Amino acid sequence: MLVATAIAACAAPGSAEDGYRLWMRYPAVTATSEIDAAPATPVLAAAAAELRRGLPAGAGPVMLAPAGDPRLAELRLPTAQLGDEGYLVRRATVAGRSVTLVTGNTDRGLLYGTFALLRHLATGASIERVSLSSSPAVKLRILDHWDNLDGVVERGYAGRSLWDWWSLPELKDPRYTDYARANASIGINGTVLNNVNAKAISLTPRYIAKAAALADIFRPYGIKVYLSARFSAPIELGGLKTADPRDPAVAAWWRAKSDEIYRAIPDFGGFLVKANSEGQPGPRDYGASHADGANMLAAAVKPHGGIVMWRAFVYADTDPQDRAKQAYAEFKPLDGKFADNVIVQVKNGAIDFQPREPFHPLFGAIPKTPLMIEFQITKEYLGFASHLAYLGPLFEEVLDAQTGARRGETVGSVVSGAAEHHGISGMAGVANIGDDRDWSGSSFNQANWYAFGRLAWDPALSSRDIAREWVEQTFGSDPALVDAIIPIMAGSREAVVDYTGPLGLAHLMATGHHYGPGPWVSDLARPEWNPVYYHRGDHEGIGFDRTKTGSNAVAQYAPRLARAYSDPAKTPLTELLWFHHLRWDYRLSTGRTVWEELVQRYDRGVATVADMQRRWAALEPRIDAERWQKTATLLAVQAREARWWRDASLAYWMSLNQLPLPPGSAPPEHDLAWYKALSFPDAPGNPQ
Ligand code: BDP
Repeated sequence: MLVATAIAACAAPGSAEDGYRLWMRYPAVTATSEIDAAPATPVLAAAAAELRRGLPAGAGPVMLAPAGDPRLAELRLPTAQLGDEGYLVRRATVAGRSVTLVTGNTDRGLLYGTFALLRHLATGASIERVSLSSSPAVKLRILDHWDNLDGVVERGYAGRSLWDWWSLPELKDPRYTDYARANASIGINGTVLNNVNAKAISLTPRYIAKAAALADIFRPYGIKVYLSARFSAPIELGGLKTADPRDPAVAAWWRAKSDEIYRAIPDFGGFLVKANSEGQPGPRDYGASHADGANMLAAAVKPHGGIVMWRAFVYADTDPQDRAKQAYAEFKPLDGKFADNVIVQVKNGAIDFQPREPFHPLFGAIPKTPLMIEFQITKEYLGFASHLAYLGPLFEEVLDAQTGARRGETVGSVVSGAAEHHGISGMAGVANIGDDRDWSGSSFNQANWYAFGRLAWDPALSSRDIAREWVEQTFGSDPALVDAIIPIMAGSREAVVDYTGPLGLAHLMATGHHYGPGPWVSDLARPEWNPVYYHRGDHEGIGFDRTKTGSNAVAQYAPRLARAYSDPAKTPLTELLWFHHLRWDYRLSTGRTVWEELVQRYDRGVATVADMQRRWAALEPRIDAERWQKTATLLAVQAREARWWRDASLAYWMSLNQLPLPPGSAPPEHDLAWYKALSFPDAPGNPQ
């Protein structure tokens, strides 16, 4: 089917520079192009439509053809290794015509190839010598939406939920399609629609119909829908007396529920479960294990090809062990006990999405169990939507970390399944998406969504290269402009680490909303909810001793790493106080004492933000007014709040150690009482 399409001036929707178009800022004017699309499936139709939207003038004929198309036979293309989502894009002569060919073994491969071609062109590359080929290293590339059914997004800072549950399934906001397009453009192929702190009501027929409507919209973009499941739903919805996974009536209830879901959503992905964590029900309530719970649910979805993503984010106030050790202690003995359609979802670090944490010790430790990593794209602990913090380097740092368990094994290779050859692999990101016009609350937050998707496709990509291609697509491919923006992003995450928790300090934020500093907080019901539990600061020193003399959490790492982490001289400075309690006057490799180094880093964080502000200010003439102004305003907020974090933290540390500030370091603007008195009951994203 040859569709010769004359594409006239076609401004993309929402052509105001309000960020709606994300990184898909196709040329406003495209000229006549020829798109040769093979017999349509909904996925191929979506790919062809995208080409019509985005192919720039003069691109010449583009052919979308599956690898099995007889016209391609004589080209003998290396398509076998592309798997079922990979693509190949290159110039070719097909049936006597010179075309840009997009091919793959499935229509999803062609869809991803289409987006790769558009990315290639939008990043300033020429079509003449285009030669692209890639297939994803990770199978499940998933966004987790912590969206409540009433529209409030837990830890969401970009407005309300995109899903208008009330008006679904009838009203299908065109924005749902744009959401799917954006995700497909970066290879995301799954979405968990509702909060891990789940309500049973999301499994009722009414809500299943709503989820099915979204699944219908997302399907042509290769995206499957998943639901967070509340473990006690058989009691709440089914009227059973128990949710014990070993009870046959409970298993039967979940089987029937799964059958019902699959009748409405034949390609339903499966369940995500937060069990026995922060008050959520789970198998431990009945003395059963996490494996018992996960396997029972897995059996219910198995006949339909579904999976269960079972979270390892568990800790209990009844467990006196270091919180950082609890997930490992719970899951290590379960290695090899999970069904083959269960994947255990592990946060990148052992505590909770802090600006920096050492990688979670479960990576590399339970090789018989597929593990999917969970990152937080939304910036609960990194300044909400207001601070500019490019998370690519955080994701990359974790994925590149050597587990020490096997030669050359990295967290990324565990996640991709390459290390252990698991049939299932995955990466999940807690979404930073809401109904704000720019989706993520700021232009630069969009980069975190983008970087997550690109790294889920290929965990070996460099965060700097991803930043470059994102900037090129988002702000334009003029190299001078790109070179000016990248440094603003590159150091931004480290700046947040510096002004909130340098040298491996973590979990020092204010209560509940987690915005701003609260290192002094010590009065919360559960010990491990208090920042003082984590920093252990006093008159003499600071830091959490996780060596043999302390909690011995180091022993959960492979011996080589455990040895290094046991010695403050061999522990990276970035993780020093995570593993060690040291005297304030302990001298570091930098020649400074712990106290001097801490102050130096707080100051560095504040200075970096000032530098980011200066760099951005200089770009005013070269960026559209709307996006420039919003970023400039947010950077001013960030500069003020970086100072707030630094000042409040230093005022508190000085109240403990009674030490003077090193020469040249400015005193906090206010006294400690002033910082302690600040309160933000109205901060967004709080759990309800
Ligand atoms: C923490 C959040 C909380 C989440 C929890 C989780 O503060 O809102 O419910 O993680 O991941 O980071 O379950």
